[in-house]
Amino acid sequence: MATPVISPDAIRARFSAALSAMYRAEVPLYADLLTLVEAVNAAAGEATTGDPERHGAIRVGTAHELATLARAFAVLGMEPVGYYDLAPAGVPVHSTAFRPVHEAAIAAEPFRVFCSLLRLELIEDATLRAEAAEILARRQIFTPEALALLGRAEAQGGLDAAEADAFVAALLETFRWHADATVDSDTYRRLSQAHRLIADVVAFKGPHINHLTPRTHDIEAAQAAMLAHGIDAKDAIEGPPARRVPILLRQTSFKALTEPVRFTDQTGAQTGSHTARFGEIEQRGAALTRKGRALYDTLLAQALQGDPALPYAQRLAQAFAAFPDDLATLVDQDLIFVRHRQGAIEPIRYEDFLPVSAAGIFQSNLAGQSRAAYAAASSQAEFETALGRAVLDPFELYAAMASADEPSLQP
Ligand code: OOG
Ligand code: NI
Repeated sequence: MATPVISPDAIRARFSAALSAMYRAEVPLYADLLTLVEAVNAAAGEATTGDPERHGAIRVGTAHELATLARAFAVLGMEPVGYYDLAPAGVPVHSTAFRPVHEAAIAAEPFRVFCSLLRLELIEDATLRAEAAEILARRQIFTPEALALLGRAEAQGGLDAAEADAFVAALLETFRWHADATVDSDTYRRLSQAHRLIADVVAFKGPHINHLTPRTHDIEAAQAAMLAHGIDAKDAIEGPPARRVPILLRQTSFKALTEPVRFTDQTGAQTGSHTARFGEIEQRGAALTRKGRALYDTLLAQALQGDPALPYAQRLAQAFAAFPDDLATLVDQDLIFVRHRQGAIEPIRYEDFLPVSAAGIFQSNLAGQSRAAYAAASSQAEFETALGRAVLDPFELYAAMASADEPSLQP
């Protein structure tokens, strides 16, 4: 190649900015949310304008869609990390997070995408299951340009500046909203009855981005600001309670909007509706070791199963009283990952997601229609077969960051 390649980090930054611009235009309430979070962050003395760290989420329907996305995200320097099984929470998908994995790449642009694959085998009605598979087999979620540039990136080992811009623009089409459904209203109704998320994945031309997520260091203030602005926010913040030393990930969102769509049997001014798209806010804290994570899971289960007469926030605070909340003890007890920098200890930020929290975020799409756990076994092996590769183990990535040599840069 004659012209120099653009770094995957730079392509990811361009893609993240383009996706944000598209989503702000598509979902004005998301633009309002960004403004509100910027104000909350500014009040806390930090400027995020121009640098709002984000994640997004999409849901795909077939192994081929997932594998092709994995190839596309690789061009953006993002690899699949972790396996999330949502079936126990009554959501018929399993998921991974595509994200940068090296410290410098994360520092350059931490944008991540939570990506779910529909588990068609969880559609109980065999006729509907076959119909859904057939509908999905007919669609192509990538443009010819995106596929051609993906092939070129793989053959050349990267893209030059003009190719990178063209690839970002072409890939963006996969994430765009399509108000025209690919099915008639009766098929949509039957898919929705099986599960609203099945209809969301199957009935449209592509896996529209369903939310983006700016970050804050004060999620309590951000949640209060949403409510003060009359935004229909989730009742509770997902994840651990507020702490002196933040751990893992706390999240809240506004509930998904009901938007007009058109089914194939509708003509003229007739429209139907679909509920899928929302906005979220995240606050990240320290990555936990396996030992720390086991403690987190135990305490969270205690809070969830605690006395239902008590408010959830109170149960959560009570359960987490058993989780040390000062840096020295967290390090002594080997509960968090830290890096040593210039003689000081600094927690390593958690870059991943949490299955119980993710299930809570999915609920924002379901308008109160939650269902019981699917009995299906977790199937990471099947997910990896669909993906075309193994997912990376997040604990190993954090351990590698913790043991990396201290950079020898002088201050
Ligand atoms: C993904 C929900 C999970 C998160 O932040 O935990 C998620 C979805 O609704 O598709 O994004
Ligand atoms: Ni999210």
